[in-house]
Amino acid sequence: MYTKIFRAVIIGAPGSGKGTISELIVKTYGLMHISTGDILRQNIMKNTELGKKAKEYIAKGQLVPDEIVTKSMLGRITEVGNKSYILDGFPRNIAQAEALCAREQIDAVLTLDIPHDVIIDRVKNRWIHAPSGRVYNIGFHDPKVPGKDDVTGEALTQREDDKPDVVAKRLKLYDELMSPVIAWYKEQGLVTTFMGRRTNDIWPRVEQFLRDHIKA
Ligand code: G5P
Ligand code: MG
Repeated sequence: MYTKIFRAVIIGAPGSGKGTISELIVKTYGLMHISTGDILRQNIMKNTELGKKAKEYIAKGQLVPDEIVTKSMLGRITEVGNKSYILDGFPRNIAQAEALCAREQIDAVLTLDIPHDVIIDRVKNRWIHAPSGRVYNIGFHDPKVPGKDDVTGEALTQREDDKPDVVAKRLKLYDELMSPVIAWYKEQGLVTTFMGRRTNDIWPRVEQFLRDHIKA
């Protein structure tokens, strides 16, 4: 167990495994997983005001406007209170990174560096349980019953933005917007990069890194 609050950010292209690695971090170290994409998709499902605003942007592979996302994410961080957390999908550009920096002191930034050809193959097979954010992949992490969530038994769905043309746009946008964010965090000495083609190879290195950095 640890007592110090540990605040981490996980950065990686669409389909690089941020959600998958974050789930493992939650199970192993008990950090809270705060995923912008999951929060937005849950709001779309519930047809909230936030969901209505976010829907069109997500379907097109564009970013939801900063002011909406930043307000919602900083609000969620406040709700989490004094607990260790991992941010997944936020910040997504320099403006968001600065807004986060003005509020929180981040301890570590983990970047996932996965070749684009691997990602394009993966997202075709991705299925999600939208209410919880649980992620599956046919042939890698299959649900116990085909098409059903392991925990609730509810139907799995595919993401609107996993259509090949939208994935291509999201990858391009990621490279454009996140290179400066990663450079900015590197200047602050916060970045550790994990490269590879398979989560099973990357996870032991992430686990070791966290074991060394989450101190009692
Ligand atoms: P999201 O939801 O943040 P992305 O694009 O950042 O979306 P995504 O697609 O959720 O990221 P991921 O979480 O990095 O990808 O990857 P994952 O789901 O864990 O893994 C991908 C698939 O590969 C899964 O099926 C998994 O099981 C499988 N997999 C993992 N490892 C392996 C492996 O080793 N082998 C194999 N075969 N499979 C594997 O954002 C969505 C949209 O929301 C908006 C934007 O519109 C964005 O496009 N948004 C924001 N807008 C403004 N500001 C922000 N901060 C925003 N955040 C989100
Ligand atoms: Mg994700």
